[in-house]
Amino acid sequence: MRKILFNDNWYFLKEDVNVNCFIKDKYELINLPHTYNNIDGQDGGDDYYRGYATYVKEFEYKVNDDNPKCFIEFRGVGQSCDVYLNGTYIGNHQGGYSTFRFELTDYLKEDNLLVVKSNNLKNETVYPQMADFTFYGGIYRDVYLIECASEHFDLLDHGSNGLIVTPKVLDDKAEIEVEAWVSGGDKIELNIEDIKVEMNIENRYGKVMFNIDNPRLWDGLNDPYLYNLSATLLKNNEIKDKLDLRFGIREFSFDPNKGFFLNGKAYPLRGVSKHQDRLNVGNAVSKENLKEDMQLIKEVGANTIRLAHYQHDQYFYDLCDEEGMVVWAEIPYISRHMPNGKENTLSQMEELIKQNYNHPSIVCWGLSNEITIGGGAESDSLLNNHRELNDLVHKLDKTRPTTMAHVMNQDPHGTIIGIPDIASYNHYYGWYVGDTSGYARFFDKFHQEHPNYCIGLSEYGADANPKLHSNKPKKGDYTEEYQCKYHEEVLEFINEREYLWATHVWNMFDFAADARREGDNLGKNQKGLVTMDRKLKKDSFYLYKAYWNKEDKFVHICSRRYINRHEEETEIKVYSNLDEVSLYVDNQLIETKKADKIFRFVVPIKGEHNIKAVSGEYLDEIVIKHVPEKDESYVLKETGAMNWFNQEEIKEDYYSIADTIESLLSNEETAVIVKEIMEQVSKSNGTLSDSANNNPNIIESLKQMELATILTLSGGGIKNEDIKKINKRLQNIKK
Ligand code: GCB
Repeated sequence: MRKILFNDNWYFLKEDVNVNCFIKDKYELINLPHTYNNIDGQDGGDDYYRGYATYVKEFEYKVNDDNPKCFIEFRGVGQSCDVYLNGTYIGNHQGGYSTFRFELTDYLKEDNLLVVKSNNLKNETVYPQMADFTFYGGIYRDVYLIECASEHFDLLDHGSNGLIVTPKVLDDKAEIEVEAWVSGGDKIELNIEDIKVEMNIENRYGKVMFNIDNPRLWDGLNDPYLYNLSATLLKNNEIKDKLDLRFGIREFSFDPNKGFFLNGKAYPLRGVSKHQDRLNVGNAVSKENLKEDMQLIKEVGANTIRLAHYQHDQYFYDLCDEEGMVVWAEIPYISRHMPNGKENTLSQMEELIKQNYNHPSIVCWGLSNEITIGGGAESDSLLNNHRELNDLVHKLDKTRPTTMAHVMNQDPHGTIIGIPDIASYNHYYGWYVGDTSGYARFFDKFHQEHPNYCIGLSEYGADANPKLHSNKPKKGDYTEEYQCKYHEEVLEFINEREYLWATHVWNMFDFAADARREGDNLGKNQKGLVTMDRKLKKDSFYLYKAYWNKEDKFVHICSRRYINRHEEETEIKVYSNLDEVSLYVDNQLIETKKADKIFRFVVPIKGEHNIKAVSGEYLDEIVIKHVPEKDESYVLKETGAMNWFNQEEIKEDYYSIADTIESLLSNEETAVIVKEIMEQVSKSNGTLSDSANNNPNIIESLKQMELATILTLSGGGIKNEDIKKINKRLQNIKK
């Protein structure tokens, strides 16, 4: 089999065209990977182009006698696509994140015209349609041309490569089962290190079992050892095809009280989630970009990654195998159940599993994310969809459990909770709802009420724009300081709960969500520990590094971008994974402190000061300045309700937008106002609007949220003047 990278010299036009009419002058010459939403999908307004685009490639082809069959492989096209060769329709693919292939053999000529129409249109049968991220369009991952013999490892089963390896650890040996699906041939020879095994083929299928004695285990970050397997397909002893792949031997389990175990030892999964996009690049990222992402995740010291909210590039799962990251993999069945989308959830799941089965890093398959956000947890259609997905996963993979990420207001005793093998919740106490004490209350209760059920925290986080600062950080102020405070508190909760089978920070990197309008940054979710261009590590990055990275010693002074300070005394906070830190102001030792990860010093400030934190050979320094007035450039502008109410005077004994929906609904007068607003929200175009449109229960299901948060998430659909008016009305009603 010969794989030829097919990325260069494509013609691109952001239009739908007649496939028989290629007017080259209208097109732009580009190389893949490519997306047409790298700019408009990240600049706010929820107005990025969702439509057709056409990609055309001219190429010459000569039949190769040894490899007369020809296929095309796409590693990801957003979100749906149709493929034509020389005017003939070849096929269609629904779903923007997985590999798919078509056979081209019968339609090839010497000079060829390949036309790929991608579209990211609204479509009630393809996920995702409603979610907090941009649905980029385009051929945004690699394309390959594959030439092979008539007898080859199967290429047309959901993008799989026709061979799966299932290792099982048994005392001092591992039992390895290999299964192969081929288009022809009678025998496969397998070579794994110095082991040689033969497999017979019958009806295009073969299966063999053998042992590896004293196997070297794939042991997470400790030793991510991978075995190389080379498989040769023969017919009458003549070589027809060859496939190389890697696999890992490991054993893992989940315990409701003690969390995750890898190779028999407790291995608490503590890590981050990630999306695949970048600033100005969208999702058309390079391998170098992905490598850099992995380096940053390693530096922060995570041992697990939730690859949200869809299937990621094969290359990234490969990196996870190599680096020893434990992975949660999932499909984009998210936010809103679509009764006509079931087939698509099943096909995306089948692709996810068949394409990724051999990655030792993956330990669970996620069925859905916050799918009951607009209610509907007990609807037959939603429950049946989940049951079918769950059964499909169990049929395709007997070694990994299913899980799902529940939305915060999902009833812990609802029917859906019992469907996946292990449970997980997304919770934003201290950001969207209440304060961080909510974590202990919710999870300890869940754990107590479900003593035999594993529970994890699949998302938690708070937005921070690194331009914004405060010496008195508050929820909703988008400062780097509040993000730190939030994560310090949540980490305390997590570190005391070994029963949590995994925890994933939302998110490792800021990412695009074109509907967002908050935190003085349009079109972005800023919950990342690192900015979207990967250039700036926010202070909270170093908090996690202090807790998780035991090797790379460092000291980091927080609030280094908070230079102009108006307070007389200021807190200097240092994050470090060393035991002792000394603080110097203008080269004079102020104090040496022992602490656990977080070192706090109080320093009087007058003019400009050089601040140094030192521990042995490790040092960090910043400059701060005393200013007479508060520097307003550090304070959030008026770009959303959550921001706004923090700055306003609110009469506490009267209702306001700072109250929860639940409390506003409990008063007759304010309930009328809330219902009016929710109707408006449902007509606007923000994060919540789709679910509000499609489910009147949204008011009920979001009752723990403050009204201000909901107005913020309406994505600008409700104007600031109106928010002020609403608040004024509420402030006339006494509690
Ligand atoms: C969630 C979603 C995620 C959002 C996140 C947020 O619960 O699963 O897709 O980005 O909240 O930041 O609001």
